Amino acid sequence: MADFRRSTIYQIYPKSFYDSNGDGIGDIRGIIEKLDYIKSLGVDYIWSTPFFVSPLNDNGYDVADYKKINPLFGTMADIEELIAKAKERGIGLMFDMVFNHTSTQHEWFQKALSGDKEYMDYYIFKDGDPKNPPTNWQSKFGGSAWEYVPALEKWYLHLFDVTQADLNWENPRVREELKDVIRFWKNKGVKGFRFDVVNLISKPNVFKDDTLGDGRRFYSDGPHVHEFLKELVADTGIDKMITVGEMSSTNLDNCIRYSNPDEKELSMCFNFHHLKVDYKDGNKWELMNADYRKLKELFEIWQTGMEKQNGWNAVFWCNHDQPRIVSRMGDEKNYWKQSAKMLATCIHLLRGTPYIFQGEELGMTNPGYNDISEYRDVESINYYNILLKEGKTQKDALAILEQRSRDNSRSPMQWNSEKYAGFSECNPWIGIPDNHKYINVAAQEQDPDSILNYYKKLIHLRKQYAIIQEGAIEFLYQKQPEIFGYKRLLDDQELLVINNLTGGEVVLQKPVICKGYAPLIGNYPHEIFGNTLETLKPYESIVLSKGIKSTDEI
Ligand code: TEU
Ligand code: CA
Repeated sequence: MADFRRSTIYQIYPKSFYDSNGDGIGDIRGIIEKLDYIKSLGVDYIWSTPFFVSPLNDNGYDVADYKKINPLFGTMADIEELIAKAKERGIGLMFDMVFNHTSTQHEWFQKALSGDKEYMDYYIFKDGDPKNPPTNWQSKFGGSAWEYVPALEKWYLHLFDVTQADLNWENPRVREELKDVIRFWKNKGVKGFRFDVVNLISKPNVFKDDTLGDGRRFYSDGPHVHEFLKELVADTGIDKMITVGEMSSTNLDNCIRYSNPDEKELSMCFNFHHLKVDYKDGNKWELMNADYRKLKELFEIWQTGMEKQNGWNAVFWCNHDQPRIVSRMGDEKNYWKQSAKMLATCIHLLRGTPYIFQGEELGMTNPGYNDISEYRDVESINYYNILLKEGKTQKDALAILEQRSRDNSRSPMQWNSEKYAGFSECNPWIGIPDNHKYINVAAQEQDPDSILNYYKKLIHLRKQYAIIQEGAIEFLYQKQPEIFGYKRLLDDQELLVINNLTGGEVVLQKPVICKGYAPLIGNYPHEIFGNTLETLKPYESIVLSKGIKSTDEI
């Protein structure tokens, strides 16, 4: 399997990818049927979000059995076929391990509920006054992070939904159970793993109120997290596989430790700081335009910080929890194509492993759901009610959801211009935007200038050029917020990446002297450069190269 430094990863949300049996819900056979499409992108791995047995209160992030497939999505035979057929195409599967919590329907939690002491110790139960939770910590989905169980006269911790109970990693038996899950899937031929909110697994020794916040500072990158990860990795031998940890409210120092190869923890980390630059005062539910100065600063801190200490970033704009990037930081109305390509360029030539979320390669947009009945996500529905309680009008609350809901990424993959976008033969579980008539795979495969073909070129470039995989990075135009510019360097080779983040023409504070450079890729028709490059068109990306060498594989 390809080295993670030269790989690009494609993320699939099975429920919304392709429905093979006409029940309106995407499934595993649907992924199998679309493997040739995935192969045509040139990606090396597929990360699929969970399809294990689950009540789906959080669409599979509430696992009730880690070793069984939810019949809604298919069977174990389907999964085995998927792994085998992907392998035939040189694509590895990465499975999503949700190890911070289980569904309350999991057998372990059910045994705990019945008062079985052994299993109660699998979770975080605390005594306390039935009217007063043990701490003031808040669930990430709104409300208290504690739920009272009258029969046990105890509270249990749930950092997410009330049906997602946090596991007690201090208990060695829990850690053994989870290692067993990894071994099970490794034996089935899975090539890598994504670990859900894995920096939240280690809770503090003492549980106390957070007078400054919602409790996260006590359990994010918690006291034993590195120890637990090292043990999990060593005992399952996954240090030779590709692994990525999803890190919630983390920091650079911890991510260096998670991803530096000498530490033998993970291959790389996701962090979300760059996706909070449009949160007003850090609040996701307060709308604000993206602060580009902040965005650039964060990229610089993380890129150069990780490089200095040999850490590795997962680089991405989109996933199943995030709004669509072209709607968020581009201009889907006036510069749809240009801005989608520009945003792709920003990410794909950075130091790190790029992730593409299904449909991103088409420039899929937020679906524009504008009635609460169109929403499916537990977080969106909870926050809608919270916003109303706080005094927002329905209209204002819906305007916020329309931009911030996780359902923005979960509308069905747009395969063609037919009634259900070629996703299904019947009305799907969640609505399809009208723009599938022109934003779809079939149309873009035909068009050499499409966003889809641009993504394919970027994926190919990473494979082809060592400078993209391993080059050092230096940032440019730090004082000019409209311009996201950086240089990659390897020996005497150079790559110059310049992006206009805005919809206006921008005059570069410092013109680029083009002598000796050749254009590599860009989102406007190539022009013959003069000696200098002085202005960028709206959302323009220009990538220039000097002396770059192709790796031998291509
Ligand atoms: O997400 C973790 C997480 O904290 C978020 O990205 C979350 O969606 C955000 O805080 C909401 O504002 C992971 C999964 O990606 C997500 O789908 C799950 O719901 C969550 O963990 C719980 O397993
Ligand atoms: Ca189906």
